[in-house]
Amino acid sequence: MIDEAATDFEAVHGGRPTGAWTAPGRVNLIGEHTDYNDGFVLPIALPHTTRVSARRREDGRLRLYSAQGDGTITDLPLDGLAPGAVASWAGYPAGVFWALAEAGHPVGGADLYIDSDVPSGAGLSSSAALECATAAALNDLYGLGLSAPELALIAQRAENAFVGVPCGAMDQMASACCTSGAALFLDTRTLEQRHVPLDLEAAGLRLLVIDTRVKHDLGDGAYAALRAGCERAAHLLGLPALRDLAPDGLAAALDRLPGELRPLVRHVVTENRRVTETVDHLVRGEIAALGPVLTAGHASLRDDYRVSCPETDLAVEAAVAAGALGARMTGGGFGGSVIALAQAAILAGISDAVRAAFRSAGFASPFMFTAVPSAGARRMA
Ligand code: GAF
Repeated sequence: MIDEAATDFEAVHGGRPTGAWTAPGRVNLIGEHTDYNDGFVLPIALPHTTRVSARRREDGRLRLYSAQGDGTITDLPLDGLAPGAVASWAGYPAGVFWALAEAGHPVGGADLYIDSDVPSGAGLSSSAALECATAAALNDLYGLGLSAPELALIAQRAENAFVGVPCGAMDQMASACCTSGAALFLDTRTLEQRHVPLDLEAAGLRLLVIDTRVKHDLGDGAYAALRAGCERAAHLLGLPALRDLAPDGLAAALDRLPGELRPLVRHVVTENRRVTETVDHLVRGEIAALGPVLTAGHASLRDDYRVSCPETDLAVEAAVAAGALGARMTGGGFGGSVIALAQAAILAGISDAVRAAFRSAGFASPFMFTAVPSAGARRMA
């Protein structure tokens, strides 16, 4: 695959790349819409990755080619990069260059050949994978010496300030810092990380990812409105962030808030609790006990946070009815993907049941695969 990538690079840019870097997509096990509230998240990296073959340029130009693009090179002068100036997929790698330069890192031009098998628009962090693979490549090409969390924060800055999506740090931290065989427990306030072993195979379990094919777009304003609602609630409660509201203070706090903010706050507080509960189960080796926690998380996202949609709700219902231990939407919502935890022996039956339910409802056929906790961004060659 590495030779193939070098050959593809050569066909587009001429000459050999200096190296090849890779970064994965992710699914979040639990901890949704908590990262911009200084809370907890628990993602795993997917085996699906974005690969970047790259070489420095000394003329201050950025030449980007995507195997999933329209067959043309996007050629950008680095000194002309500005927030909002680069549309489409090219905004993610261009944003990483911009964020590095803005932070004072001595980064120059580059040729990039990008290839990816992370489903896009599926809530599986294809944009974070592209950002983190680019950041890893530039880090090495320009000898910046940044750590994985530092690269993740550069990637998040690119997405927030250059692309214009006010996301939290989860997706970039997952893509940059996850390790194979473990979930990443991340405190998004302190950025303290803990790699919690998760051996689904040994437990006879599988994690089914169901991409509903309802495209989600975090840039359309709904995500920003939710974030603003949470920040307003924290302000009204006199707290730095909703993370600072303890579960035993929830009922009293809700009484002090306007009705429209109460469900948001309830979700964030209970969701943080579900993350720590999940970590406790994993540490005790009780993987099957995650099931009801996942399903409760989905109910909270559906009824309180209101970011599910008929397709994600149906995927959860059908999977659980067919015997899954638990299921929930994963990622930002408004479409995207669902995860279902199930005994390996009944996985095929669950997939069939979800497909049949979608067919009866007149929904497009979902795309399904099983996920194992995989490695974060790294140099491949
Ligand atoms: C998206 C965002 F990019 C993340 O930062 C996070 O807020 C997530 O939605 C919801 O948990 O993936």
